[in-house]
Amino acid sequence: MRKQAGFSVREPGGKTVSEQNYFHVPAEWASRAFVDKAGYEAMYKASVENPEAFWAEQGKRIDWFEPYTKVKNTSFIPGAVSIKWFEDGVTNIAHNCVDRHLEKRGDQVAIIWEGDSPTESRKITYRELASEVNKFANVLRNRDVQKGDRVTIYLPMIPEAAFAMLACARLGAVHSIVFAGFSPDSLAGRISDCGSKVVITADEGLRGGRKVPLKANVDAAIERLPEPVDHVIVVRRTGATVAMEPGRDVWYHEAAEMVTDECPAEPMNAEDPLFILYTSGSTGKPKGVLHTTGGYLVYAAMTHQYVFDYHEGDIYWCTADVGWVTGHSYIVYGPLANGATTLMFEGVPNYPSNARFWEVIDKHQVNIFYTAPTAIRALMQAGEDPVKKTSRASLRLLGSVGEPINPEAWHWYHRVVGEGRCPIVDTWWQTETGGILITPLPGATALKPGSATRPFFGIVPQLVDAEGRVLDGAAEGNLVIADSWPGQMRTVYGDHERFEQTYFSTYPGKYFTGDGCRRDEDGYYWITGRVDDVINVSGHRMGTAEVESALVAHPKVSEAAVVGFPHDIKGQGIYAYVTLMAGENPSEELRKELVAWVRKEIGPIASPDLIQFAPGLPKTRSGKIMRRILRKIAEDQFENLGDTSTLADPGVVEDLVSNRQNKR
Ligand code: 6R9
Repeated sequence: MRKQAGFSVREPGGKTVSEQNYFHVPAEWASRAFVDKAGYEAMYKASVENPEAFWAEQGKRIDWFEPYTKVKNTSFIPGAVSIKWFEDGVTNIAHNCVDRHLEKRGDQVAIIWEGDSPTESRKITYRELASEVNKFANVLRNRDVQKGDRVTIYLPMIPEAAFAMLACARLGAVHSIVFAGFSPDSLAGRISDCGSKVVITADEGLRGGRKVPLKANVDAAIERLPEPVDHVIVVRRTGATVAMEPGRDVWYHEAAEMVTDECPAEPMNAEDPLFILYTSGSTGKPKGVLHTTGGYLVYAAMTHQYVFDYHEGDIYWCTADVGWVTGHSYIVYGPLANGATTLMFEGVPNYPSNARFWEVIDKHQVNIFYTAPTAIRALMQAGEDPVKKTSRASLRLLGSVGEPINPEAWHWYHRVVGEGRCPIVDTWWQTETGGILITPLPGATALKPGSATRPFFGIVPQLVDAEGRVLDGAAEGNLVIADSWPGQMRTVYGDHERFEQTYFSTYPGKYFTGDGCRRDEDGYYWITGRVDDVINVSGHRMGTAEVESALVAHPKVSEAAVVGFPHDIKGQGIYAYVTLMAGENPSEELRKELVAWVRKEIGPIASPDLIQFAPGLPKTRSGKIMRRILRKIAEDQFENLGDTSTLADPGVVEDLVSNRQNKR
């Protein structure tokens, strides 16, 4: 793939786009890929003109114990939002991700595990995976885990995380994975919200050579619960000595010795829940996003095949953590449903050195590599040498997810990592969408750096203005999706009203994504970022309200307002304005104390980058904080503060501007 003559880098906000800005599909890709340009156009048209027929056919990509006769039964109408796909079909996800591959590919590697240290790795065949999943399922079954029960998983990136997920799926239990970087408080909130009676964890996690006290965190979380959990299953990872509560806690390796590796797969209705995953919204505590069985798997498998153009024998690596949705859909469920070899990485991009990603690619001969812009930007700062000293000859395709990729990072990824020969699939999607919605297909779509390009099959994106009017042609507005797709979340766990309120009330009859977006004259979509009070820090979603409530929980803080600001590596950083209680004085020490406090309350990913002590916050006369102004100040856009006439006390703003914190 070559850069076209006359090419110029343009930011996503740029207006004119011409043919010269494309990276055209290389000829060998157009011929080898599952879908070429003409194929995309035809299949897309069919998918939106007759979704019933399209998905009836696609549903067959997984095995069903009882075939479905109904395909789509969905309504986005407020008050009656209901989403059902393949609703009378019966299947099991572990059967589809494991058992059905045994005959043809029992000895093929299913999971390549690469440890935190480059000296540790492990390969697990589909046959071994079957045995491990069944054993794990029996350990759970012996602890009375049954269909419909919720199980919280708080594990590092070790193979047991995948075994545990699939074991739950095998029994019909609903897993709720909590990212192992979350604090005991955050973990406790997530255990109690879904009423898990069983928690799966490890003695310690290991990341970048540092140990994370996972079991101790679980103990601390359980202390905060109104009702204790029945069982804690502890996987041995580092061999550390940890406290074990008799009767409640059990070592996984000991429990696994007592069980066989045979366990029947529970017949599951297509609409039975598969997992809950908590994610941040603009208000309140994190929501339990609920995904179900049939539609989710069909969609995860299909997108994995087409977006990554996954062919038999390819080695595929997604660097996400299973604590996020990307790990669910594109490390575990999508790839394994397709009988792929999926790489699972325990470590971090810069340990032991900045060459780690590229060394792992060479070590395991990775063909498809899927990571996040924040990692690319961080590695870009380390220069080209760590990349260039590796071969990366096995690489064929690169992917990006989690936040908008700035054209500078895109070009570096393309030119340096991919040696100019690998297309980049910039995939836009969300925890709520279950799988990728807007993306290039490598054999079909000419690329524009910074654009997620075109909708996947069955996806009907629209741009709307503030009044909900649908905008045609080249336009900028809020991104909504007009009709359902099989991977869509079904509800907020335990709170269907919140589901309707959050996603279907702003633009009645449409799914509101919370993202702003521009469509250019070629029909390409450019995601511009969140339009709500959600910030995206290193690709992780953070509700500003969550950080604010952690701050105000500190005894010396009276009020806090949190906004995002542009950050070179993280994409967005966390900027906190803090008003102290009367009699408290700002100090560097207190600043550090508050950062540590938020880390403890939520987890390191929520640490404020900058804290500004403010005697007052800009408020309207009705007492509403004017975040627009706070955002502008954090972005250094002082001239641009907009209308301040509704402020109760305009003097507050001058003080805020003159005390703006600088990047450290
Ligand atoms: C998969 C995932 C979702 C939010 C989403 C958007 C941002 C994700 C993106 C992207 C631009 C992309 N986002 N992918 N923005 N281009 N390719 O990340 O899910 O953690 O729920 O975050 O991330 O703002 O709304 P999740």
